[in-house]
Amino acid sequence: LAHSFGKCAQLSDAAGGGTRSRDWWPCQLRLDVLRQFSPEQNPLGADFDYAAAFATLDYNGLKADLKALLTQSQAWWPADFGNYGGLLIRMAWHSAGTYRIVDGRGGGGMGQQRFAPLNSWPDNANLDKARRLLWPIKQKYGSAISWADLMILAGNVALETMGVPLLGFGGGRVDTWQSDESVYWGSETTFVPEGNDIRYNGSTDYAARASRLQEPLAATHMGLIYVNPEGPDATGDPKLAALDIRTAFGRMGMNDSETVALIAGGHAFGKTHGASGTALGPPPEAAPLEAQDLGWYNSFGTGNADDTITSGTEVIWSKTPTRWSNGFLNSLFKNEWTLVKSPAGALQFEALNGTRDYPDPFNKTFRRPTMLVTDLALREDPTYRAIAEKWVDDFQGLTDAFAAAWFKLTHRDMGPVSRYLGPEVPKQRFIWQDPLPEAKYPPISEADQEVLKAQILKAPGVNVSSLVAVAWGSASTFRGGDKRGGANGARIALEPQVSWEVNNPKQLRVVLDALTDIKDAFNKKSRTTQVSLADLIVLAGNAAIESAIPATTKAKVKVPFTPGRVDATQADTDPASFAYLLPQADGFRNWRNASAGGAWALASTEALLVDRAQQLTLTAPELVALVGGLRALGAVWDNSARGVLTARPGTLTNDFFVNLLDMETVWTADEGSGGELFTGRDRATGKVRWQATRADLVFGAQAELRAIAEVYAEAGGQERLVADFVKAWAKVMDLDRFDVK
Ligand code: HEB
Repeated sequence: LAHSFGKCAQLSDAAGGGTRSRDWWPCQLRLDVLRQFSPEQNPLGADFDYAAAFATLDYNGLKADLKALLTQSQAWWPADFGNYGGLLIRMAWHSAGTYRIVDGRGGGGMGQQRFAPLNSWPDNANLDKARRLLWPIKQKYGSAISWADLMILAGNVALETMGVPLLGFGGGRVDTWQSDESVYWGSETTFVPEGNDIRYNGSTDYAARASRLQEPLAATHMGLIYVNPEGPDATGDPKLAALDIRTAFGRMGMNDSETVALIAGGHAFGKTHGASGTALGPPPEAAPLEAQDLGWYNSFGTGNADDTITSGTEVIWSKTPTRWSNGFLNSLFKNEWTLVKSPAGALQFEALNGTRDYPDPFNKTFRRPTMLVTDLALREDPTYRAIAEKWVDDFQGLTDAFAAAWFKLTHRDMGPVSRYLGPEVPKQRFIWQDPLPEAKYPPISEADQEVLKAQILKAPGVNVSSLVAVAWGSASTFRGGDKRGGANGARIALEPQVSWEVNNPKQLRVVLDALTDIKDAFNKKSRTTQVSLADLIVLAGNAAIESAIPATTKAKVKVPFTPGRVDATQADTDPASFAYLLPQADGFRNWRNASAGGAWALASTEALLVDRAQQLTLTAPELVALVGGLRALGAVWDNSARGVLTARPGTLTNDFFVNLLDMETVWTADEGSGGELFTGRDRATGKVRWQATRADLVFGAQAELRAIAEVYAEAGGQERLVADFVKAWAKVMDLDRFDVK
């Protein structure tokens, strides 16, 4: 029996083969995304500290080796123009470019290009070669440099060596060891050139559909980083391509001028590859074992060098493809363009009367100027044109804009600047980094914390539920994807968060006013230290929880607190960018965004709850403990009784689980609620006992969640819930404290 790697054996297979639960029940709610990247999976050890390893790195030696690599052409993959720069820049850009601001997922922060599906996306064709070229260097420096950092740094060194003055480099991207299954890449089952029907809802009205790309997606096709280089569905239309580019780059958090700078700057280098229409072999994930994780075997000619096939387009943008210049924009505006086909049959533009002075990468002959359909978008779209034309005669302007946009592209998924490592971190701060002021005072002492907690609990108009809800609202904007959000900065007191429905703005105001009074009084009195609103918000939640633990609980509990948060200003808070931190649902507070669009509108409430838990980097037991505790504390967004399955709300009990699992209650869906709301009645009398949502009942319905819920409902469950809730709560409050970790 011959086994072809990556293909299924005919009969059942060992190691998880055969027909699985997922095959039987494709729509079952899965908790897999809460079990990713567990420390036990890390070959470097559960307590590997990348920052410490990076501190031992010979950074300059590494950069020198990367620079030397650029011009050390290898026989197994000869370098175009004798320089791997273009290839490495494309690798870095495709690594960072999967980032979407909408949900903060994707991006270059985890070294995901090494794993499926990204390693086998058509758009990443032959980037397996780029990573393999880096292997000797990775091998030499070991765990002191992550693959994630190395891929970005290689792009930087290529750009610098070829003449772009960059802003710098921040290390700190920690490798993962498996595919990140939390990223929604779309629902299609085919790759580009098909694979975009669902994200556009079947529409082929290219002008209308561009901006309606299903959220949170940023790419126009399954298997592309951004847009089809031949224009929407290979229509060859640059104007329509511009609309796709605007949506795709916008979803990456880039404005029009950053977009033009990135494309005009990136395509100053290298070339595209479409030597022939010969079909390529399977991508790495489906390639035969002996190919050793390399894919896209090319049977045309030598299979590489001048015979390389990657995208199928065959374009050389600049007369100096290994040197930073304005060659791209000059060519774009100074030539007349005709739509032609590459040798592989892909649509592209050629200047038919242009001079043959664009160098062939290998044979010392020269070609006419060529461009991608998407490149022409920078000339045919009026807004892009105004920006691009200005830079034709302002090379310095393009250089500055490209350097800034490249830094943003490659760092915007890294979160706070306190995560950046290494000697090349720029001093300058950018608004997209969600900047925080320096702490000017030592963190408040434990004695002060106790004084403040006592004052908070006596403050007018607040109660356990509101204090807990506000602290949760402040910390729970964190997203593990791009490490944005969290309690530090107290941005819950600023726009747009202060107005979000999920934060119950009226109640939030009362709590913020009370806490601000306490803060002002404390700071007026104290000379040695000052308390921030951000710290007080978390401390208030902690105080409320400590006060809500019933006296009968056989454990003395203090909620851990890490002081030292600072308060951001509105000027340092871009409301448009922070709007993306609004969760599409917060099942923890039993809220669902009625106006959510895209894939979220289609997702079940319970799937959105698991999704949120994943962004908060929670495990399944942490998710269960937090929801049960928050419901018992009455910290639901609207202060309703829905989901609060307890007769004594505001007390940290295990009542939610005891009552949910009580067989004397019978649940039915409320008519007209679309299966979202439920009523629980006494089995014998029919009397209404409880109201609930899907984000409540899922803890009794989904077998694995139910198994955990039982633990909190059984003997010893009260003590266990208090201990586990407090631990998980403290974890959420500190998710963004990279400044102390
Ligand atoms: Fe790029 C290349 C597309 C953007 C950089 N690009 C390339 C290609 C294509 C493309 C198709 C070819 C591939 C082959 O090889 O075949 N892009 C594209 C598109 C876009 C872009 C569609 C959107 C519009 N790029 C971009 C950016 C950047 C870049 C943004 C940066 C910044 N690319 C690049 C480079 C290259 C490319 C560097 C070259 C590579 C070599 O040389 O190899």
